[in-house]
Amino acid sequence: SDVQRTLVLVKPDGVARGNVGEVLRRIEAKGYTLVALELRQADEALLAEHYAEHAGKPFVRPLIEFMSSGPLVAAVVEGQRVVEGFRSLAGATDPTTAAPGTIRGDLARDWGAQVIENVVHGSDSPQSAAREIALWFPAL
Ligand code: YYY
Ligand code: MG
Repeated sequence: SDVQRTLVLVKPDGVARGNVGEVLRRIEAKGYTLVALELRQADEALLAEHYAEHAGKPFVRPLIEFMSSGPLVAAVVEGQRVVEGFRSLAGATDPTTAAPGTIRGDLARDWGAQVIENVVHGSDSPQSAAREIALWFPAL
């Protein structure tokens, strides 16, 4: 048995465009379980920690500005191999090439912004998930 938890964010573009229900629907349709769910405004300190692996990269400043530009939905999702499973549901980082059928492939596109706006975040490994869940949901 390999029951995992992963951190999912519906990013501010997804909230603004009304994609929260659709993202949660896909998670539930797949059979994963929501164990925490919150609409919140993330501050820059939290986002800098969240994206610590990208510190110093040219896109991190616009990324943090984008991620703090409006409310987002943070969720903890549980299931067998859910870290890999949600990344598969999300699709590739670049929404232009993300496969149709994936969240990013179906709901996101390039709007010409200086940061990639791709509707969702999902932890990239069980180690990242543990770190991110502790950051976003310290009480869990
Ligand atoms: O894990 P994932 O979200 O698919 O991509 P990351 O490489 O971790 O990058 C995080 C986030 O940063 C990505 O979702 C969009 C944005 N980004 C960007 O704007 N420009 C890049 N060249 C790379 C990533
Ligand atoms: Mg990532």
